[in-house]
Amino acid sequence: MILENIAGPEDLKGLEMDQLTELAVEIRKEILKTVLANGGHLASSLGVVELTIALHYCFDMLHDRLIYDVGHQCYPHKILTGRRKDFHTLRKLDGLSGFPFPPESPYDLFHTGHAGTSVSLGSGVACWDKRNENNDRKVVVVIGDASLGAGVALEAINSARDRNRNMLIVLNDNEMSISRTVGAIAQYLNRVRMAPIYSKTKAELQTIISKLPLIGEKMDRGLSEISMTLKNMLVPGQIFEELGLAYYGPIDGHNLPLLVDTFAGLKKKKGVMLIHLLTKKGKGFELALDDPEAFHGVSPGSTERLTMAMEGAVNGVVEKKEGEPASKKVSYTEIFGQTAIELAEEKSDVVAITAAMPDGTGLKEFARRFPDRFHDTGITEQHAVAFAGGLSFAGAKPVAAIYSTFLQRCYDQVFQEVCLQNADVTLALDRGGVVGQDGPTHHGLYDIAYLRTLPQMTLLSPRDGEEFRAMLRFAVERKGPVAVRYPRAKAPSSPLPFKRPIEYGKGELLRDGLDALVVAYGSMVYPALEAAKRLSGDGIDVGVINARFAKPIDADLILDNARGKKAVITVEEHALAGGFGAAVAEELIDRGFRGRILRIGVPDRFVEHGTREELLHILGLTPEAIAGRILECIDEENQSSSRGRERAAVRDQEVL
Ligand SMILES: Cc1ncc(C[n+]2csc(CCOP(=O)(O)OP(=O)(O)O)c2C)c(N)n1
Repeated sequence: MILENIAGPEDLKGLEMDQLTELAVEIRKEILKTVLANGGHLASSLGVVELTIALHYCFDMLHDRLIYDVGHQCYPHKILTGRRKDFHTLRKLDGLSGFPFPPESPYDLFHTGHAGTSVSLGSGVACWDKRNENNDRKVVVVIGDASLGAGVALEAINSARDRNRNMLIVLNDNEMSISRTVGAIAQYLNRVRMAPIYSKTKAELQTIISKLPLIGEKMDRGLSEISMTLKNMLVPGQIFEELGLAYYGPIDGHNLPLLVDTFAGLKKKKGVMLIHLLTKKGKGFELALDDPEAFHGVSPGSTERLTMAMEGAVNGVVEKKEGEPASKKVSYTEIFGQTAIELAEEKSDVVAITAAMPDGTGLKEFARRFPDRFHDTGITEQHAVAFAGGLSFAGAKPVAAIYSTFLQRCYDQVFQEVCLQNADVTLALDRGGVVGQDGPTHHGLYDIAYLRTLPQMTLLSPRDGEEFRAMLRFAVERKGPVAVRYPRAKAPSSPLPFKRPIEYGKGELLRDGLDALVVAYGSMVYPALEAAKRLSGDGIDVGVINARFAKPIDADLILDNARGKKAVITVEEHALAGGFGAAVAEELIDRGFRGRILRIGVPDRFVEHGTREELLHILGLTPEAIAGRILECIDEENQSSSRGRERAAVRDQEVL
């Protein structure tokens, strides 16, 4: 096995081309074995094997710099940069991250997971390298065709032009985002693709080169041939050239000899350039090639399902997203998709929007049923939200389904185009809370904090599927912006009946208790109830409120039920800083509350990757841990009130 002898990219340098080709096969096997077992981003990584080998072969990425956009396609890079032995731990708790992660390796420059930022990062690095006269360093940025359409990537390209900046943008064009790439840039790239592909073998390339007059280096001439041919024949509009980038390609991104020759040539050139590679997402694995969308991300345990599928025992491999055995439980994402359809059937003004996540947000069936009222805007969250503002102005009821973590980048559109206009926009915030194995870039732990400061905004989160349905209906029917956050989880299977219907700003008392009052939000309501049940076994009587709203806070309900209790305890699957507990505390303090408040939630640090259950356990967000914290709090209060009584008795003695 060639891979066994590759401790780092320097070991590639002495390999012959046929060995590099064999290495590509071995890397794919390694990726398949691990990712089908552990879960992860499969098809994208399979598609970049050759380009990754060629980049590490041609450059010294400890001197030069390599930046992957998003970073989900970095598995071949991890394998080649000394992490093969640990690769079996991919995405597991304490194992390798599924994204570039600097603490793991000097070859990973940035910890990323959100799309479109690589060109900006690369430009920044190249800009300072130039100033520090490190201009022999090449900053290499690998970006997919879908991420190239993200606003931030286009902003970066708009200002990348600088002859002295030394940056190579590798456009990995596989015609796919997670689903098919959408938008005008994708269409433009398609037109380029339609032109005869420059996929000459090295021999053919050399024939062309040998026919050219002798000017400068051979390879430079080869590259300028590619460039000229395309400029003159193939590239309508020369978009990239017009924007100031030297454009090369398109070339076959799986042709290793061609890639090696091309990168070797480009290495010698200065300035900002773009090489356009045509690749196949899922390359080397028939099932993924046939259905790259299904194999973009696979769930843990897919090896067994694959075997079963091949034996005809189950239909498909990746139909169960979170690696759970078949169960009657339905995910919040599925409930969202079903409810959106129900609402659209009833109300002709309901429109659904996704930013490149039709499958992830559960909107695929909606898209099929209501093609005129469905919009996939591509990886353009800011545009998606501002677009929703426009739709609302014109009379529609847009529902924008965006993961909590990705909504972070459109704070300003939520502020100006939605809240300031009091637009009737529903934000369906999927993955609110810890998401599991994607880790820190994908946990949705800050949305309450960043949304609750905005006037006109209403924030809700459901305790279960029934409540979620009712909240979505409430959101669509309400005048003004509403954000409903829900976790990446199955909804609890046997929901409690509502104690009261959903009403603006009103919570729901689920359980009375004499000793303390717990106020829980969304996904933490059932764990809090379960904690209260455990404590009642120890003779401790805890009341539980389902807050339903993080904005506005139902302070009346909380204060009415807090009277005479030792503490008010808030529980949330969100950062404590600025979160639900902070909102409750602010409200209670403003209303003159003098009692003890304990906030249980996520501390002020980034949360690692692992399964959702493991992470909730680590964060102390399980019924057992919540019960423990409540008990501690009551004990502390008991001790401090008995100390208070002792001090009062001493004072009384002194007075006497
Ligand atoms: C801001 C943001 N929105 C959405 C996503 C989810 N996402 C992850 S990968 C991906 C598709 C990326 O497609 P492309 O850039 O073409 O790379 P490929 O996977 O095809 O290599 C999307 C939409 C994300 N990571 N970041």
